[in-house]
Amino acid sequence: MANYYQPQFECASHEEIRAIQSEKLVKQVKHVYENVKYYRDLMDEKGVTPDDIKSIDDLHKLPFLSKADLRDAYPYGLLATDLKNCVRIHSTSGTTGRRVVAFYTQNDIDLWEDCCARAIVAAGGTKEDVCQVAYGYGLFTGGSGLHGGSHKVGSLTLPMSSGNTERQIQFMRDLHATIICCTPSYAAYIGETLKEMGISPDEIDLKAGIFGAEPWTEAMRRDIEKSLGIKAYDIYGLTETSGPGVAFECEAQTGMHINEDHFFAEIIDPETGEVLPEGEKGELVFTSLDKEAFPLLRYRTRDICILSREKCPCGRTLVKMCKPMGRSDDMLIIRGVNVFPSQIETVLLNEGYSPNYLIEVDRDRNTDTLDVSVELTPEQFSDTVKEISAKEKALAAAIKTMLGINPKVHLVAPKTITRSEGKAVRVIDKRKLHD
Ligand code: DLL
Repeated sequence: MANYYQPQFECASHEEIRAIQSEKLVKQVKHVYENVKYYRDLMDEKGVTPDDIKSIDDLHKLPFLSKADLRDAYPYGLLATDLKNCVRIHSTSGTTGRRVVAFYTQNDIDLWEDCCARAIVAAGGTKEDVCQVAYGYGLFTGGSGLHGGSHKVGSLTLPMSSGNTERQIQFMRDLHATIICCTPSYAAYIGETLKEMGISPDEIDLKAGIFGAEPWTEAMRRDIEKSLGIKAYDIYGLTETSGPGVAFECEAQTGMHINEDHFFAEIIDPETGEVLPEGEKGELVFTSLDKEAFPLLRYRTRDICILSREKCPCGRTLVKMCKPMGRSDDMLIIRGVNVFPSQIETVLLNEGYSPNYLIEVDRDRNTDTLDVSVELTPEQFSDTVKEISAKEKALAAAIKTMLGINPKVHLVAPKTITRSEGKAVRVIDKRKLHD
């Protein structure tokens, strides 16, 4: 029997949700128009006023907001309330270009933590549980978000942050953690470390994991579930919309329910901006319906996704999003072919390799090259040189079947590829360095 944190919203009828969304949107557009010059200018340019927005059906009249707008408006340009009403900031890692700084009022934090609490309850969490939060704390939203959610549920919260894996395992065992929250790549690393320490999944009390912040495949889910002896749930979110908890998985594990009483989702054609009908693949766009400090209207996430309103056996009526199929800006174009790193990961795991790999793209005399280094497990490593070279050829052929292009595969010794405690870096595109 499914448990819900806020059944009045999670299981509301579509009409009830639409009514909530319409009421919130009308208020939100006024709030933003009156308080954010940047947004007022965008709306004026498009010839839209708050009076044109009478219900959620009018959303399409509003302009989009992109990451470039956020950079332009850095740091205060999109702040919609007095700074004195704000109690916290979070920020993106800012590996490319300027960081995004998101502001929160206390009410924003409360609603965000409710969203994370919904995710924890959907993963089976109750006040009886011990929830180990191994996402990074600090500017990153993962640690604080799940931490706040765990408090709301009333679980005993272990604020571990990421890293120090042996200590994670010690606390996990000594304090009988039942739920772990971290990135999927860190979960895989914890599973690997447990194995090395000779601890079997039966010797720990974990029953569920809540993993997100980076793409991960179904093959990786099976791997983690086996190595930790748990059920692994996906969670999605981004700093710009508050953090984790925009969408979360239930026990059906067939996509993530979007907390659409707070975040309205659209799918658009990334080229034309046209809104696509349900079931079509495109770029995910979010409108935060009730955030006070940093409300984004029609924010283009660049995540590629499909929405579905198929009935879910868990009883929740919230629309579902599939696992993001890579970001539009993650996609590599190699010899003219569109390649998502997740496609390569699927092949590796299906062929029995570890999720420790590195994709390197370069250009050699005007031709793109693709090198995939994959770590062998200690058992695989004992193979002879001849066997390893045969395996490299077989794996290269399997990747070619998936992508249509020929990679160079390097099977490398165990522990030679850097492990990730947060978001894994799995692609190095050296072409950008030369250009
Ligand atoms: O990653 C927030 C988060 C923390 C989500 C903890 C889940 C758990 P950012 O650092 O701003 O925020 O990165 C957001 O990460 O646009 C997606 O491309 C990607 N992403 C987040 N969750 C998932 C997921 C946090 N479950 C960006 N699957 C997003 C795939 C994800 N990609």
